Amino acid sequence: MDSKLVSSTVKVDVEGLKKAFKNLYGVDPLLVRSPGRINIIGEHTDYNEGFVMPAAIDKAIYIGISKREDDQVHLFAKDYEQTHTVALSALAPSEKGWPNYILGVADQLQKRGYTLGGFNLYIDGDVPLGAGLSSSAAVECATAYALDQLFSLSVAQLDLALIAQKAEHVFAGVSCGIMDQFASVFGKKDHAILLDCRSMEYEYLPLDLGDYKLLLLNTNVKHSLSDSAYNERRSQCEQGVAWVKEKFPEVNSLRDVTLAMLKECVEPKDHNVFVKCRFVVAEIERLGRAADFLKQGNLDALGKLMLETHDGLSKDYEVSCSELDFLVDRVRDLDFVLGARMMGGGFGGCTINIVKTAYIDELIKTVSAGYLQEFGLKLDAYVVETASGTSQIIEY
Ligand code: GAF
Repeated sequence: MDSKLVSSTVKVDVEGLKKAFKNLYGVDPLLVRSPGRINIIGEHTDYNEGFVMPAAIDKAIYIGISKREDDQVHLFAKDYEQTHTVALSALAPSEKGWPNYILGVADQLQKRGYTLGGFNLYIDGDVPLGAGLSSSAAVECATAYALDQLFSLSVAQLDLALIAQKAEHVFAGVSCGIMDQFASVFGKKDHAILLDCRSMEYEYLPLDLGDYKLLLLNTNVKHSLSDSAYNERRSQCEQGVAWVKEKFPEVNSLRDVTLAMLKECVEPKDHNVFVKCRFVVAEIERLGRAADFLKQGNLDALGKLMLETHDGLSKDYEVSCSELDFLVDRVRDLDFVLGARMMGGGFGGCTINIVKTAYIDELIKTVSAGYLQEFGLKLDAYVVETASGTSQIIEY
């Protein structure tokens, strides 16, 4: 890991964070940055032992942390202007929500036998919340790494991501896969990560977009069913695997499943489960082709696959929403847009678009006007660059 980052991607006022920390807690903090993520392609495949292709971005969570003499945990979140205090021996999910991504990590570390002491923590950042850019994973990974550094725990890099993921399961109640936390920890500037979520082997793929850039269009909606629907999709996939396994015992996940197996074992039992599993099997296969296209520099073909992914997520997997579909439909036939799709868990958040640089301003203007007219909502747009993963900040 690029663990002592002298970062050119630090965007938040770190000097301000340091001062605020000192005002609040009376000492200087150790500073950690952990990025949000995008995903080029491979959606809802991580918890099915498939592949994903995320990248860390230049929007990140920043944490200041210091030791305390007692066993108390004192937290402050800049975005919410809220504090939270709890004893290390009594960590439990809080109704406030935001502390859970921090406390869940401390809890997981303790459960794995790491010894922590009381700590002060201040959190700030510029990953838009609820935008599907994994601000929660960034908080978890920043916390895991900050505690690792503060208490000299020597946690392996992959374990940081796994601990962060488990924190999300237990303290936030979302049975997420490993993609977001892995991308936050392992991100590399100018690269996407091709991750095999079964073996956890990965490869950095150069992300050379030439005249194009990655543009995120934020719907500014997060429909409330997103967490429950996410967990439901995961169960539907597991149900599909269980039915296939009755006939093919060697199968352990949708990664091992073919369309023919689904037709034989799942379709007769439950058409809806069949359609959900069919999407995942197709998406895992599509990602293989997408990775080849990216390696060949064939962005045109990659972009077309992104549109296919969107249609599958929308029509078959049913995790899109009218706002996301609108944004993709508005750009899908433009010749300066290579690809577009909803990104992440779904039901809101951002679309990811590969857009010719010269046309980005015009596109934002037109689509924003249409979006406002259709939904009465403001559209936010971010041109994102890739960035390195979780790291300590020593200069900024
Ligand atoms: C969310 C989850 F956290 C990821 O693990 C992944 O499943 C994604 O949705 C869908 O691809 O971001």
